[in-house]
Amino acid sequence: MAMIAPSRRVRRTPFSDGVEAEGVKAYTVYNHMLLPTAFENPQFDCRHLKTHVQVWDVSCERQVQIKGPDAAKLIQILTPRDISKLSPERCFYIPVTDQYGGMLNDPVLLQAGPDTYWISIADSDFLLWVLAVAGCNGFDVDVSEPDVSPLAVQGPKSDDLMARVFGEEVRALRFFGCRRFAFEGQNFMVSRSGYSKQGGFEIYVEGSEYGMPLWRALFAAGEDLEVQAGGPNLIERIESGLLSYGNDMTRDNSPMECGLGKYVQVSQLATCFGGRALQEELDAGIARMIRPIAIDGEIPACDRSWPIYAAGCVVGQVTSATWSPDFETNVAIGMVASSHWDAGTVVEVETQDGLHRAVVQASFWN
Ligand code: THG
Repeated sequence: MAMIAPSRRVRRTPFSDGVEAEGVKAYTVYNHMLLPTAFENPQFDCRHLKTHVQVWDVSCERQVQIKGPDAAKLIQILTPRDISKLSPERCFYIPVTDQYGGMLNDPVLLQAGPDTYWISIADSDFLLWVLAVAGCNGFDVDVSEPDVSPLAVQGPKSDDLMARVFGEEVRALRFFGCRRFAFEGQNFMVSRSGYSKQGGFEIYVEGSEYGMPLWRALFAAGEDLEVQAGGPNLIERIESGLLSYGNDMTRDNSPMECGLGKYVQVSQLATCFGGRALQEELDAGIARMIRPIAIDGEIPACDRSWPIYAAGCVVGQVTSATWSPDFETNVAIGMVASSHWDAGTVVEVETQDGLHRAVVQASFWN
């Protein structure tokens, strides 16, 4: 593939200088911003992530800040998940649906201060939706994209590296717990979260000028832990079943279809966007759902959806796929019709290079 043409429209991040110094090999664009995806190659990066600790420039997880007396009320109509237990100590993974129940985003929600919330978004122009909903309802809120850039520390040695930079108390954070921790006189929100299942943290760096100092501090403290730069890894995230908005789900899918039914609370359906449609779908039965799929043979890059066939009929589509060295199969994520979603069902997947035998799996590989 050719290079990405540099321009102001494809935004750099506070860590881009560090990313380039570490020899980034591939970028994607996410929320109109550079997202590094490879440093050596996906297989090497995956093994390193599972063994040591990596620092990821995930600035592209932009924050949509909602601030004001009506902020909580606004957020609760955006999602079918009950967020009444949200607190400054706990973040929430929330599906966000349009008025038809279609997925608009699958962000992480945090409370950053009194009447101040951050929606840490996946790849869709989410601020526009929030702005419109706030405007049309006359809510008393300010909607903005603050100068906040998440930096992720991921991998089995994350606790050790983080403790050296932020102090031992960081180890006490529980999964999806969050708290502010001091760095060079600043108090950054830190959560135990991130887009891998290897364990780790995300630091919400407030103020671009602190980006490179923190980047350098983490690399200096982690030398003997073999810290390296990394990024969301295709192999690891498919093995782990982490969904990618725009790939594995779009506005065409409901949260239930995405396997996010546990974040759809019936108590919210009378008031949230898409609640009626979601209720109707629950009543009728869910017609298709995300499934792990193992694909035989040698497959090309999954840069388009691949139809899934059974007895000559389309019964779904594969939306992410790659070779897994650890599981010695092609691991994939697909949307499969209820008639064919049982574990062990044999299907055919049509890539741009031809047909492959594939088997629906009981669970993801991690
Ligand atoms: N962290 C933060 N912001 C983000 C992401 C992130 N924004 C973009 C993107 N990732 C949003 N999508 C996801 C997808 C999965 C998860 C988080 C954000 C995730 N899921 C866990 C799982 O599926 O096991 C846990 C979910 C839960 O049980 O609460 O972590 O990664 N800041």
